Amino acid sequence: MTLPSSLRHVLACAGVGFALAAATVPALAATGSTAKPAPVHGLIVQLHNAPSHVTLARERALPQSGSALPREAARWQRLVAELRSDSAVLGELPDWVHAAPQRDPVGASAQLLRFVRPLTAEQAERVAARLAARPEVAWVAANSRERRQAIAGNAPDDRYFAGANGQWWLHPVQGSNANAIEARLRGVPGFLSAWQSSTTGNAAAVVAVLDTGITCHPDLGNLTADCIGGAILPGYDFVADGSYANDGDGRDADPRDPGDWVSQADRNADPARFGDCEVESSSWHGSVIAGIVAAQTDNGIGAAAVNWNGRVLPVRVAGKCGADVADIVDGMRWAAGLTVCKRSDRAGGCAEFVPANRNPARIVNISFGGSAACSPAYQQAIDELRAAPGGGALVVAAAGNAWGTPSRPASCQRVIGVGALNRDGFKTNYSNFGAVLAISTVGGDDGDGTWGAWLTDSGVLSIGNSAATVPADCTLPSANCYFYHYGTSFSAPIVAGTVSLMLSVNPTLSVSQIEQGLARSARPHVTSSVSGFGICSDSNTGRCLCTTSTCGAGILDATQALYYAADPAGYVNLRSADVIDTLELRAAVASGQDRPANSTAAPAVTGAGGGAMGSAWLFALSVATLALCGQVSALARLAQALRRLRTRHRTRRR
Ligand SMILES: [Ca+2]
Ligand SMILES: [Ca+2]
Ligand SMILES: [Ca+2]
Repeated sequence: MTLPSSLRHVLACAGVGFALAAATVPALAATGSTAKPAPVHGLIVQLHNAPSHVTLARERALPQSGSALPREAARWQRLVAELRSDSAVLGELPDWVHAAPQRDPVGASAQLLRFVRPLTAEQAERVAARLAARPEVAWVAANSRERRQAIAGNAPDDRYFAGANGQWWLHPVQGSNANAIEARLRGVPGFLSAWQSSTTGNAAAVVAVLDTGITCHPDLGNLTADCIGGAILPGYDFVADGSYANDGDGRDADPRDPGDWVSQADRNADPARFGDCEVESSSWHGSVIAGIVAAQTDNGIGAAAVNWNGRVLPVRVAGKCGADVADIVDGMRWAAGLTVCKRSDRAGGCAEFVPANRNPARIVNISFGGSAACSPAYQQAIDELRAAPGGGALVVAAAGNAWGTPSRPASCQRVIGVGALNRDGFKTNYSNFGAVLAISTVGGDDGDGTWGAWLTDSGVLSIGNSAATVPADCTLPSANCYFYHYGTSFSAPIVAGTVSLMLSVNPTLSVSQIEQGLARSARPHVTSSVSGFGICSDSNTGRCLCTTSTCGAGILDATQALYYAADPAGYVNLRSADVIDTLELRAAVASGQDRPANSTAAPAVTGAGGGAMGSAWLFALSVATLALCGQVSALARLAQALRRLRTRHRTRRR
């Protein structure tokens, strides 16, 4: 089967192995992973010259001559009729695929075709190829489910900023090769210095967190009936599919996280939807991310955060077993202040729009992703966000944890894709890497892989929730609501939070200035004189030395980023690269090349897995718990510095 090059391009952009025509070897069967390809919940179809949903709704409300409505209805009727009578589709697919699909608006002017049941990746690929071959179709993208970019493995703790096993990721850049690993922080962003030299942030620079929703937490200041208040703005719940939503309905104005646990009973009851999902406890992933960006800081309890006064817009896009691309795309658009459909009229029209977002965000964090190529559904939304009113919004996305090619949407164009570094500044064993990434910062070293024993650390300490299913009440003494976290999921919000600090310094920064600022202010990637410690490459995917072609422009530097924000035109970065040569590194390198954990089960990341990640992406870890209470550390000095800073602040305000 030969496809014209333009169509091949469209298919290559459409995810789920659509890059391969039916005659070639299916990508899905060629992966080394044993994970079953995830089902696809319909296809997102964009027609050429399609009017926006807003325009069509207006015309529906006020009928007039020259309306686009009849033309659009006829185009879709014809397209669906042709699909249902298509002999290739009829011949190869089960009967239920031929039932008329439900049509829902998605994005600005695309439609989500939902079939009676989820399609297998192969079925989706075949139907998409038939649709994409129609002249009126601009592109087709799979509505697959995207997964968290976290590595599970939380060790409980209840303590603050200071201490070698506290929030070291917020501590100043410091240490030399002569220091013990606990005192070496050459890979961290240096927030304490940024706060002291510039700003602790303000509330105007809203960060949208597209995730599992939000919980009430004393350290978010949102102990209210609806978990709104303090650091948390009124958000929205975009999870349209009630069977994944776990809150009993589709889209609604309550983005509280009801828990995203998946039980064996879920799998047994609905194998088509849950068959490829891991049985797991609730992740509270959205609350963790919100805590990294804007946990209330300097409030005497719990954890500190990047932006002391930051506000998070909770945009719930994920339920059980991940997030649909259609919900992510609509969540992104709403977050930036664009109009999104709430409820379909089941014939492709919008029966009701989501109320306008009163607090549009210029920073949109997404720590979910899939291994398929960036689809036009993502790219179009990303580009719309950049052009949104109010200066445009930037998407910050986690690179993913499969030690391979960055997952989407980090792999899309004009996104800030973020990789995860070790505290010394080199790539963690799990982080994805590639030329498409914009920047890297710490994500915690989980101790996996060949070198884990020498280089592990305590992870990114933030808020969380101890409950396995529905959220525990964090005001109860028995509830544990602080945890260590590992993964690129937690690197992305460190960057998103830094952008909110940049916008606190200078709210007029354009999206290109923010991008350039992050790149130009980044610290050069570390190098090493230890023989055998190689740069990251296709044959060296574990812990490795980053370059600008594998982990972005450099190591996130918060202090320098804020200097840039204050004076983009005059900014000059004079930093040179640190040269890493430590006892631990020498011992690790002597043991041979670092191999990622479960490397034999590593998913082939090009096109495999239908956009969702196999079990290897979310492998569980057990991490030693280190009680911080009563520990005396040199870093306790930092707590004092913080207190001094607070005093200065108050003085200045008075
Ligand atoms: Ca709901
Ligand atoms: Ca809800
Ligand atoms: Ca706090």
